[in-house]
Amino acid sequence: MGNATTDKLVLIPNYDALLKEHNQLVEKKNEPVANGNGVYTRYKNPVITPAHTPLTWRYDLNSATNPFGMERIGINAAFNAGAIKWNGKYIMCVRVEGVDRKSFFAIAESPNGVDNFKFWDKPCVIPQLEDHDTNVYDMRLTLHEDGWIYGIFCTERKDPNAPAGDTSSAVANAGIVRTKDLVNFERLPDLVSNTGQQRNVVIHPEFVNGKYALYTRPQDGFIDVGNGGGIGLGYVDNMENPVVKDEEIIFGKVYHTIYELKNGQGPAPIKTSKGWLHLAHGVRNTAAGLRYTLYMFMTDLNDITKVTHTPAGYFMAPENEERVGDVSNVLFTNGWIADEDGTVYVYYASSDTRMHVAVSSIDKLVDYVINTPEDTFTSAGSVNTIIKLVDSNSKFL
Ligand code: M1P
Repeated sequence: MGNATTDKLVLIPNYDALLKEHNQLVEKKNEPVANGNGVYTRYKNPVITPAHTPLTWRYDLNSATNPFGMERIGINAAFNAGAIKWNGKYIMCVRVEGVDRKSFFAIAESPNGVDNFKFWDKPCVIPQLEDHDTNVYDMRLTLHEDGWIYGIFCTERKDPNAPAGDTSSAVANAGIVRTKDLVNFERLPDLVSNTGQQRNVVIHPEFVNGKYALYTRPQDGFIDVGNGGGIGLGYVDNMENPVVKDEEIIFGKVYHTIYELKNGQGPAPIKTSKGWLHLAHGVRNTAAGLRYTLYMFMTDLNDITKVTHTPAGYFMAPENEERVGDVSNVLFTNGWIADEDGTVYVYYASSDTRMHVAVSSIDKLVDYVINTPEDTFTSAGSVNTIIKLVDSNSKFL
């Protein structure tokens, strides 16, 4: 027998209003934005924002313990999502960041890939290793031909060698989980590589000569890639003992390009008849700080170390409200879905704050990657490229 107060469960007074507002946001129909560049079509509304997270994560719904109906646990951002089509649903594994600065993963699913993304009831529980993660983020989901769904993410821990008083130096490495249901995650050991810290590590969906192939991004420090960097590729015999061997840079940073400072593989590449389509991010310096844009390239079907096509410049860059957020002037991607009919859903985050979608197709992206002129690395070269196009076009006008 309890007393009268605990027996009578009463919802917070503002619950109906909160739920109505939440449902309106989550169920809002999304629409394509007209007049794109023909390569892809952006959609108008962000597909995931902090306000998409369930009310049950944020509010104590009991009026006895929350008489003012206040939010108890704030969510700061929802971004950098891995993506996969699974059981007919468009799934994102979202990096959700609380107001406490900690990121965690949560699955959201949509019936159509462009709106109605609803979070599952609870965030993902990622088993801990002996050396606990301080922060985890940016999971890439890959359905591997071995039958597992792999999730490779960045695990960040305080730098044990940081001098006393240095409370920001950290060490980044690749954490690895695998799952069959996106609910129960088996934690595998963190990646072992000989090239310093790691972020932006992604597993290739097929075996290569019987081995797992991993895209890496070695870096000297937590923020700076240092003298090395670039998108690497290495091989692992057994994911239960993930020691990466023969790591080589397949796409390095290049002076005076959109990836002059650093770059990183986005999601796992998509296999096409012409080669593997890659989506990546590149970072350049500006007077206003770092600028992150997305770019594409293609690798050879039979030799994934060989880059066959590199369109010049960026594929997507921040536009309008995408430019502003916690870390402004950033587009970042770690998820895309190629549908059975060839439609490609590119999920990208803007300014480390919210998620968006742009839609294209395999045919269009292959055409973009193969037929966009490559970088000449000089202004005179760029002019020459334009003049060639003008001359060729003059035959039609
Ligand atoms: O803040 C922009 C991005 O910075 C990092 O990416 P990179 O390792 O390439 O610099 C990551 O922390 C990423 O999460 C973040 O979006």
